[in-house]
Amino acid sequence: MRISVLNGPNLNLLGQREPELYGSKTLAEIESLVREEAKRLGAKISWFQTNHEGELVEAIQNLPRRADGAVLNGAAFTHTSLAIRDALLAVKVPFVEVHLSNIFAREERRRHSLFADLAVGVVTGFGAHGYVMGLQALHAALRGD
Ligand code: CA2
Repeated sequence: MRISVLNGPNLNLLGQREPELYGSKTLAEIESLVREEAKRLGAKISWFQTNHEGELVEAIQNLPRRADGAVLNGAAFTHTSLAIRDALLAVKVPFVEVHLSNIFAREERRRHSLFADLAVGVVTGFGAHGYVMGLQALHAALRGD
């Protein structure tokens, strides 16, 4: 099973600032945790981060050729991007939406996701562990467990 993990803007800054909101792990450390769990599950991971909306749209457009499912932390684009929503609608590749922080406990404008209703499910508020949970849940869903 091939799983693509897609990360949106500013997540490359993890571990350097705002640890109270997003934890102290870097994105590379989260990637290692996810790869470790993927190995246990027998899944193949491809890992991607971009600060550019169009690049995330293109990564989503490429999903049907490259992955059976995706774990997506769209970061701020979650709350703003109809273009990414349209790409997700177009490809119909199953995905789990993940957030480090609990977006429902934050400012009003972060409480709405433009992707969540298209997702298999959403994991929000569990920090880096949420990526591992998202992978496990997606893996089980794709297997039909
Ligand atoms: O909680 C999440 O995972 C978010 O997707 C993170 C986004 C935020 O816009 C979403 O509302 C929730 C922000 C990612 C920015 O990450 C930073 C990390 C360190 C320093 C500054 C930003």
